Amino acid sequence: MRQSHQLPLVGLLLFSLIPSQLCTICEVSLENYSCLTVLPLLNTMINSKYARGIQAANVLLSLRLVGIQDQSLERQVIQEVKERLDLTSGQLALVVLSLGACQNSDETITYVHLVSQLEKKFQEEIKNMVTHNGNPLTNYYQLSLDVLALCLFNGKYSVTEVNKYFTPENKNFYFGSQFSVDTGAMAVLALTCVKRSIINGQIKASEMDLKHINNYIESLVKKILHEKKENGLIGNVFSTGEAMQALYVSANYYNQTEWDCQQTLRAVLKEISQGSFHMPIAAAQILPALFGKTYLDVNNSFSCGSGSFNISIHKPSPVEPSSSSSWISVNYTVKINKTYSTNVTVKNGSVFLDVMKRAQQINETVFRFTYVETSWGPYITSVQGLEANSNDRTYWELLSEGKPLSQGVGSYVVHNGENLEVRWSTY
Ligand code: CBY
Repeated sequence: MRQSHQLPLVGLLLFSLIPSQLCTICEVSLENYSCLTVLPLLNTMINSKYARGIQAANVLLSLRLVGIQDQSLERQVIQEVKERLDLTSGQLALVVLSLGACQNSDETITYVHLVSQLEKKFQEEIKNMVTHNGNPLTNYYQLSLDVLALCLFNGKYSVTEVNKYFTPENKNFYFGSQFSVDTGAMAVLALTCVKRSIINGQIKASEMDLKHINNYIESLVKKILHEKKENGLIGNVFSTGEAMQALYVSANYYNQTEWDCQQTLRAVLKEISQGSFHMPIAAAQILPALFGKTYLDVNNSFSCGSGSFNISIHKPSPVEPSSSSSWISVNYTVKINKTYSTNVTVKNGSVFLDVMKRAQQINETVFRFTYVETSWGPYITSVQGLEANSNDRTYWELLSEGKPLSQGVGSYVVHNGENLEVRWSTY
């Protein structure tokens, strides 16, 4: 059990850290209030009880990038990688990134072994693409994480393969016709690492390879900037942090006038104050950018001390569903070719998943469903027995009033009179 309530220490840490780091990014001084805005993020992340499972790797990586050490989280990641034999390539890549550079842990895990395991998993992704019409086992966000981790930690990968598969027009950068900013951003980080390795002679490649990689980065950066919204967010609130990282490392691929970093930062800080990053994974993915850090800094900015600076903050109070226990009613539809609808009554403050559970009670045959837990909460895998499959790029899409949601079933809070839908879709 973790001891807590060391707030004075945290205060000390933040005030020594934030004014010098957070407040000078984007080369501007931010008002002090914005420094304090970051506190809830750390709170969410540091309390490991809320960062269960493999997502701890993402949290650990992010904390390390901003110079915070948490040994119990480190132990948790080590434990996780030892116990779980079913890690996806991207999950393993995150483990490598988060444990890498600091091999000061007292535990015995052979780091080299992790990297060679990742090499294998990356090859399995490629193999699946060859046999399944260009579709990887997971997705290009994870393939980018793989390349990034292999590149940073001297794993084996082929530049020719990277060149072949990471063309910006590849369908895997898109969900339907929508460019995935998260995916593009992670690919820019990976390709930038590869580019640097070629330039400094760490990996051999032809002039042509380098030229291609430069072109890919340029084109992906354009696509990312194209997704910039009026308020400064890039893609949506959850992709903005990684988009910022991509734009930090690729500053010579776009014009200064094309991105107002301060505006994006202000939009993010506003979202933080509104509680948008209450999930540990969401907090972890935005934090580095706020400190001007990127995943490419993994090697050179990690603090690898003895861990004397072990911090923890008080437990966040769980988010209670809205105070009154009144009831609301929503419309729920399952759409395959036919549509199946029902009216469902749930408590005020309920999430999408509650609606699905209630509907399932009403009519098991039509509304039965399954889900798996992911770092972002529950992910719907099947409805009426019809299963999502990445080999066919099929999934169950969530919509409200006909528009896709930007939150999962576990976090989207439903409203009275709302029309909710799960739709059998391809991406
Ligand atoms: N992470 C991953 O492998 C996921 C990569 C990711 C690009 C991810 C977003 C970005 C991130 N930062 O992690 C991603 N989603 C992918 C690849 C996918 C596809 C997953 C299938 C596959 N082959 O890997 C797919 C099917 C296109 C997809 N996401 C679906 C959905 C919907 C889930 C519905 C369901 N069945 O439960 C949903 C809800 C969109 C919808 N309207 O249907 C969805 N994703 C959302 C909203 C999100 C965001 C989550 C935000 C939140 N607060 O919950 C997301 C951050 C994320 C997770 N997806 Co996808 C994107 C965003 O909005 N910025 C690596 C691994 C190691 O952890």
